Amino acid sequence: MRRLLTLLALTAISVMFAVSGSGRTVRAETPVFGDSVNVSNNVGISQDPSIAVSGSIVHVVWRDNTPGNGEILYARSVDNGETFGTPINLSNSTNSSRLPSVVAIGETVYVVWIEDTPDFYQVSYVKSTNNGDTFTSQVNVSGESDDLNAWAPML
Ligand SMILES: [Ca+2]
Repeated sequence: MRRLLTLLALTAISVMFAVSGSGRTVRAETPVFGDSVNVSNNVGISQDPSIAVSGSIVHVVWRDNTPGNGEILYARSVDNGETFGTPINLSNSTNSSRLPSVVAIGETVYVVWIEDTPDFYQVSYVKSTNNGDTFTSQVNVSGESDDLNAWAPML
């Protein structure tokens, strides 16, 4: 079954709040979402997305099996989520990579996920200091042990 990862156009989100002069009445208008954007745009299964926003840059990571095994893909928008670039593979491993989480602070982007090695689950990590233009090599931050079963890291 083909699944597509879609993301609502963030720029089209309109949530408005108004507070009366007394400060007692709060009114919220119905949010309006724009057209969805197909970020993954491939034939595989795309799942477990995580999103981070820093200024007008939107960072999205997800698990995707299009490369042949579970990999962590990353795509970036530099126009407030209107359009996204071609996804890149952050994990590049023969293991099943899963459950990514991304956060962005200024120009720095952090991504963690699980690598399902033959013996244990480990937490892998990469960082970008240039708004996602390039990322460091993958680092195992949880160690290696048969007793280790790390799961679902969050940033
Ligand atoms: Ca992998």
